[in-house]
Amino acid sequence: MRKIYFAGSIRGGRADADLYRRMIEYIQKTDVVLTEHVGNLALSKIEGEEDWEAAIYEQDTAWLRESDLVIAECTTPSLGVGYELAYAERFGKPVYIFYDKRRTNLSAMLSGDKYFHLCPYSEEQEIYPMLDQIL
Ligand code: 6IA
Repeated sequence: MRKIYFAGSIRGGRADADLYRRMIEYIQKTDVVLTEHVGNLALSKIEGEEDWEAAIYEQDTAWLRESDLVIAECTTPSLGVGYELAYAERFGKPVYIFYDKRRTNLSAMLSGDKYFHLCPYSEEQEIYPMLDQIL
């Protein structure tokens, strides 16, 4: 089974956390998702200890290097997700960027980078056939 790094906003805002969870559950039918917590709404409330954030950075960048491909949901803008996408490109990981074209004007730093595969949608139901194509 392939290892998928799923990226979605956390401190950028959790409005789409349930959508992330549904996408993660769909991907888990065929592949391993390294970042299951991204779809967990409870995560928004957990607070950690001082060095906790360094541990998060180390773990997430290690998972990115270990992953076979990266799937990001970018409708809610997130600095962390933007960082992860550039990091994934640097390590040559295929990157698929999903976004609701009715709700977001994707950053030109993503839409202008030919390395990324863009997956715009206007209804959630369109996401799953696109995931079938990728996986
Ligand atoms: O800037 P953001 O927080 O929106 O960045 C979100 C991205 O960074 C996600 O794709 C995650 O992979 C990663 N990330 C950010 N925060 C965490 C985290 N705990 N645990 C794991 N990965 C993270 C932070 C929890 C805190 C809000 C209570």
